[in-house]
Amino acid sequence: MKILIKNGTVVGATGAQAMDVLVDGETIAALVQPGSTLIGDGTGTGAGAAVDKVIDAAGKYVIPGGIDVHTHMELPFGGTNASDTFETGTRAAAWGGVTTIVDFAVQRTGENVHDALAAWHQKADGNCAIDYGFHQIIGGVDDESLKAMGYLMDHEGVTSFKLFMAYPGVFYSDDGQILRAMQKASDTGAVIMMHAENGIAIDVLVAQALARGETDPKYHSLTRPSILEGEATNRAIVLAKAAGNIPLYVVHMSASEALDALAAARHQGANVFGETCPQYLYMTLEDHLAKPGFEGAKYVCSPPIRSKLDHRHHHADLWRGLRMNELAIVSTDHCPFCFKDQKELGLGDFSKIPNGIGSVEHRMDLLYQGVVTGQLTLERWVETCCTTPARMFGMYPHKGVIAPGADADIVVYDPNGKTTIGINASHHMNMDHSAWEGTVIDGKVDTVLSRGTVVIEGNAYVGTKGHGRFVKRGLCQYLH
Ligand code: DUC
Ligand code: ZN
Ligand code: ZN
Repeated sequence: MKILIKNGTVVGATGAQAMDVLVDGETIAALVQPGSTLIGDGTGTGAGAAVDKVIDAAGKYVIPGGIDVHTHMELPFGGTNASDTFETGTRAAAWGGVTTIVDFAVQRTGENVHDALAAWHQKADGNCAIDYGFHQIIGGVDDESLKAMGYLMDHEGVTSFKLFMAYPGVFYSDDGQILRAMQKASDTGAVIMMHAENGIAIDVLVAQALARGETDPKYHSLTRPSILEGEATNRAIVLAKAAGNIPLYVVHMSASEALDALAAARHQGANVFGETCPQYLYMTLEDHLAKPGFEGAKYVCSPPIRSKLDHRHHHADLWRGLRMNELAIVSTDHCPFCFKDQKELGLGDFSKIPNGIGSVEHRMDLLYQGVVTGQLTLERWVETCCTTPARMFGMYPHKGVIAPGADADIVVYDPNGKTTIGINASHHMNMDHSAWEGTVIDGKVDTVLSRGTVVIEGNAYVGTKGHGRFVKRGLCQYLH
């Protein structure tokens, strides 16, 4: 099938230009000047006129499909499972202009890494609407899991490994374990992804708060102060240096103190990279987590939503960090739980609220709103949401770019459209609420192609379960 996307403005990480895009089968065949006779107009004239379908993108942006490198479909957490399956979650992602996710396979202490990865393949295989890859969580660093890291790098297309400085007794690694995993990464070129919060200190603060009868959702944030994210981020950076300047990717950064540590290390030439998520750019403790009653449970995630009264302005610092390439990527940490029966597990005890917010459907829109408000340029929007994720995690140049030979993962985005986020509006995630309820975006996903197949068109999902393929990933392209 040949598709011509014409009259649009192609936006990439380095610029925007009026171009027509010819898709042939699963890949992009050519970019040409608008109306070029090289392709023809798709109506029967011109050298390559025999296209099967024409998409008119007049007045719209044509961008690479969004890549969300941080999702948790069906994650077992806090005594329950994240409520999106790979089927529902990838369909919602497609609605939101995302054409690739990278989800986290989970290995816990005592479990076999290969079995853990196989279990994740089983969840995803045949169910996805869009392409997907896996990172591997190593929850138990030992001789066997370290050996498995090498095998996954060489044979499975899994080239990044997440460790946790938080969640003692669940996913936690101590400094010695972290150093050993980083030394393994130094041998293989793997990226170490770090959940950087000081979980040992946090557990003490949580126990003390509960003993004082402080049980509401807002205490989730108050017992995970931003300085403990800053401390852990700095410690992770030091350990990465001690292991030989290995590539360290700090996930879901929420705090100015953590950003300070990252920016300083980057300035010194360290291979450290940072990611933030929409909730840390928009939400506050006062306006969201501290809502009356148990409503705040919707916004419980870790790291937590920060206070707007802190002496540091976390939102402003994170937006600046994105502009200045201190932060490289915006992902979602999509980890959805329903309010009923799932978030409610923490009624009367905030520490039992399953951690997570569902956003996979809304990241492209929420960050486009940052373009509208002047926080990011159009190009930086594409870079942080599409191109850098592909380069950071070994998927470039197949993904993350509109160029001949790349996968035809393409979004036509309408800057004159409007998206109202809400459970009865644009909401396709398997959740009974939206943490983004009532948010209005000055822009709209119009058409989405996944490897040359139209999956969203005319306000409808027209894709199929099982179209999405597993992406075997290569090495990070930002090492020096
Ligand atoms: N943070 C969350 O909010 N949910 C799942 C895991 C995590 O680190
Ligand atoms: Zn995490
Ligand atoms: Zn996560």
